[in-house]
Amino acid sequence: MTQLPDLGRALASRRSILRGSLVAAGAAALGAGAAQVQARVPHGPMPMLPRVPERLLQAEAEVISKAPPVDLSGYTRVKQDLVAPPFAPVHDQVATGGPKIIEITLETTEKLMTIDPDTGAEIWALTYNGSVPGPLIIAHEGDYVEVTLRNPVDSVFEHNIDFHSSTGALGGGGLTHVFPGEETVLRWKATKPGVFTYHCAPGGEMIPYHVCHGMNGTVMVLPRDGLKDGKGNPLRYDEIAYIGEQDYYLPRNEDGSFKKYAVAGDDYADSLEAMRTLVPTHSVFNGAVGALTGDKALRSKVGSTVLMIHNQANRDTRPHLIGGHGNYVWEAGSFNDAPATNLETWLIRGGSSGAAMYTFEQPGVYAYVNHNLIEAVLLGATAHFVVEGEWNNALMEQVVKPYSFAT
Ligand SMILES: [Cu+2]
Repeated sequence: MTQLPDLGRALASRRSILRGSLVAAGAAALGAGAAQVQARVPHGPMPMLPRVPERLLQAEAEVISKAPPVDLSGYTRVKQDLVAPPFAPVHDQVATGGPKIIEITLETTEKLMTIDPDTGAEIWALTYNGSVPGPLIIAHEGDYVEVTLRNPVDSVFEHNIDFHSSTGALGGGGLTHVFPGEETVLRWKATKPGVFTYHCAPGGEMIPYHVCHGMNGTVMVLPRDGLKDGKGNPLRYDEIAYIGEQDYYLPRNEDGSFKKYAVAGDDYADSLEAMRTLVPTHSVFNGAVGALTGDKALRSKVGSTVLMIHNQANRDTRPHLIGGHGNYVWEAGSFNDAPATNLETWLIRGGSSGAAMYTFEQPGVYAYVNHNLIEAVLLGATAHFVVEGEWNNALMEQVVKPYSFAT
């Protein structure tokens, strides 16, 4: 089960090659952070990564060293300032000018987050730039994304990043392992238009542990001439609602309350045990129960077209906009394929992002839910859109208000 990521990690990691035999050297060589975690795991040592033969490491290093340099002439460098979800960075829907090298920075922040204010349930979240999901990254087909991945000195864990939108080296996961106090830079070409998940994948059991502690997000690669319907007509949106659905598996005390931990990583063994049940204690949008309801509800107006981007890095889900529809839905995420039209509910496969476009026609409150309604209502997977505008009786009218017919 763990051989593929571990092998790839060791094969592709320049740094592990430089360090000699990272995977064989035990906790000390895994870095101070991992060593701290190992010391705190009550049920025995963290599973060690299998040793990769030195000849394979050397062969891979040789292949990398022989690769010719890429010609980046003709590319313009731009910085993309990433923003916290549910918002999107400033971008053009239709590309202007030639291809670009889009520079972004992601910091692997570990932080204590309350995920349900009603119960006080909390988790030492593992994040990109401090949010769950990580920020939305937007490029156009043919651009490069150049990511600086920075792991703060005070982190506990090693992190990396696997972009499903990229090609090679486990989505870049094999080239981006950073220990606390390290940073690395990876550049990958956006060859396929669509919405794609990205996530941390340090190796072995750390992969689901990091993903289920919030370390995932979306890259959107737009076609250079923008989105289109199935007939070649342009589709444009007025706003983006970026929603990440996160399944959490919180360990419980004997009385059923959720356990609390002093520092990141202390929950490691308990969390793995909870994760093995495959039954989440929470399934929430944007990190916490109520993160997109009440005062934090998404806001729009009649006539506005919203592109709803939905990420789920670990588990299938089925978004539904109660009171509206998916007018155009890229269910599997590829913008090379014609969107499905007029869907009531759509499926986001675990390990992917999808996008749905809708133009509001009525004012009021719309609930955007995972239409497994148990998850929506009992586990937290509910968001609200509050839409302003004029009511249209031609679409819906309350002909008779509820009244008692019994007397
Ligand atoms: Cu991580």
